[in-house]
Amino acid sequence: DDGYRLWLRYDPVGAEHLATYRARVTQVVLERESPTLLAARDELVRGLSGLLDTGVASVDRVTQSGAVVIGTPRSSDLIARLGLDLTEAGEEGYVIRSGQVDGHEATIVAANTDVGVLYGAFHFLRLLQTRQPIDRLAIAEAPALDLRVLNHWDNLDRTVERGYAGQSLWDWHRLPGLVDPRYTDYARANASLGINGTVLTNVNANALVLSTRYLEKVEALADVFRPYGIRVYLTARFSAPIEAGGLETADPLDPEVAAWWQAKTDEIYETIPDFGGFLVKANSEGQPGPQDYGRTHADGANMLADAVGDRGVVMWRAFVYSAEDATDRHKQAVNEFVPLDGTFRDNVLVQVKNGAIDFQPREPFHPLFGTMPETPLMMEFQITKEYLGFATHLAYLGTMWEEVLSADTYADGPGSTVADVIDGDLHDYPITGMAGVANIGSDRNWSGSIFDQANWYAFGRMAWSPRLGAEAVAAEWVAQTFTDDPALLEPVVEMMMDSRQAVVDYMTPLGLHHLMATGHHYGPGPWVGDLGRPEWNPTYYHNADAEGIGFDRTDAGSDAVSQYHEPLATQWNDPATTPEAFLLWFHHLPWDYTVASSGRTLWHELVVRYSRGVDRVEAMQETWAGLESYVDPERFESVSQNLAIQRDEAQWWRDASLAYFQTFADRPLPEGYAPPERSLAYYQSLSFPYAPGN
Ligand code: BDP
Repeated sequence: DDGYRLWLRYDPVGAEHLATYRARVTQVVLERESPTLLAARDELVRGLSGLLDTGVASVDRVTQSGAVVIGTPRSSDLIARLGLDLTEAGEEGYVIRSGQVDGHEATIVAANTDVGVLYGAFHFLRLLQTRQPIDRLAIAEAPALDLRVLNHWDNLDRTVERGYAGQSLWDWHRLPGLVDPRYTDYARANASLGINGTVLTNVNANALVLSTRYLEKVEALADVFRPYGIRVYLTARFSAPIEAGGLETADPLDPEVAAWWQAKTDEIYETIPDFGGFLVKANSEGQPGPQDYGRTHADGANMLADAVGDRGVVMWRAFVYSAEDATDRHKQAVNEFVPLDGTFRDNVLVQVKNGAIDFQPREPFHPLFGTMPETPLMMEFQITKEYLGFATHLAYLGTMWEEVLSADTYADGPGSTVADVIDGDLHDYPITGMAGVANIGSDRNWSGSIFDQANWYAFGRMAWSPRLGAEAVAAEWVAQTFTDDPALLEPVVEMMMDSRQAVVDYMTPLGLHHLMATGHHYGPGPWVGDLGRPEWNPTYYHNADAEGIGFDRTDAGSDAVSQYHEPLATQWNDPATTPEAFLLWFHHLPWDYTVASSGRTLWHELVVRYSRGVDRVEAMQETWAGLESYVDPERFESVSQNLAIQRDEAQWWRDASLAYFQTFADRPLPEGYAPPERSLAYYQSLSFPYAPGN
């Protein structure tokens, strides 16, 4: 089993459920067809036939007990007659009810829209896949966020920036002639989670995708995705009017520039009527943008937003930092964006990474959340694990996302969580969303490893419902991907729940960050300090010296703490009231500083945490080794091998980091802790010219 089927495996349920499920499910009833309703019906027939190990018929009226009736009041007289209250379902939600139809026992999956029915169908399948009772259903669900989108950092040459799962899925060269059936499976997997948008191209954008020839390729993909409720979006290279349009400027206030974008956008909508809009990275890491012409981010975003109009949105990224303002990269997005609050068009969302630096194993939440009440902020998570061991290391990100979403911003007093910001509750945002930088590629298992499928899964589920706990999501995924047998499910969920902390421990404990090697970010490089811009260097972030280690972001340092609401600003200004997880994020502390939770010195505590990270990976290996009889050999073996690599790399991280920091701390390792296996010079000499994902 190579994992291709993801969590949509549909293998037969065990004997203990077969009889009850078979009694409740005998046929799928669809009255009138549409592409989306057909997708829902086909998925149900396929899934239920597999799970029940028997052919489940597809019919257009209820003929027997066990009917699963799907549709909207408009497409189904049966459903219209039931007079269900579908208010809660909204535009994309659904209800699932057990009841009687025409004198037969039935399950009704109803919604206001076809795509709501599709989501309901997947929910119903999930109930069987996770072995829930299905005889007295009364479910009503609707997504908490409007836009639930994947961001593919995929280039037109099929390389994927920060991609560790093979090539890009999009075979641009052979599109639109060759439409790989995999595109449909991709859409099914996304729809099963409620993901309703996909940005096909890298934020480091190429204007070529906006050419007529490439738009035909995009159209072919959009046609596949449409029945599954997925809209396509493209990244807009800000200088496209020059590169593709032959203009001399891309100044957003130049009427010719605006006219070029208007015409280009109209052309896109003629080709793809449900085009979602643009995602833009501007004036960030060398990308062109409005500031090249002395204009603001709002000028740039609004010009594009006008071109799109009420047909779609512009997602404008807040990931900005400039060499000129090198005091603290942490502060720059707030400095640039807060003054623009309220000046963006209604169809603009500002897309903000979860933390202020860059997708580190752990960051405090981004201070923009809670400081832009007049501008819809959407969350950007990174599903691909650029800074967490690529696709090799087992790190379940659900816990990181839950930590961020449940963090209190105090924007409107206690209880103003990041989730309250992004779902619009706090500031009444008219439009809401969450983006995930995709980890999907051409590998048979889609995401480079079996356990990385869980991160795609968790992203989709949490974008639908940001308050779903990471543990519940992990359990759902395990039950569908492996088995619901507690003998496997419980230890695997426990291992997943611990896994990201293990990475934090062996890479960046106690709030350290950005210590990865240059460029590819593979492996440790805390000693790197010679890169062109200060804030590209690990030494800029850890500041280790003979006195101590950490980034002083207090009011005596960069004062990034003051970008947070009270009481956080005060709490985080003082090491004694800063959570230990963020200690060295906000403070430069002496090597002999006493870490409160343990009473150890900072140096001692660092050694303990680095070592604990390695131990945790060993514990994961042990857990997994005990589960061989529950998993098919191919998936078992690939996970085992990845864990063995992770074990070695955790050791490498620990040893290289401690060898390096020891040169400043100038203290021995505490008793009982083995010294690094090799010399610092050895770790520094390693190079990885072909590490993936650059
Ligand atoms: C960083 C990546 C870089 C991306 C950038 C971004 O290293 O490849 O282009 O973020 O988000 O994490 O724009």
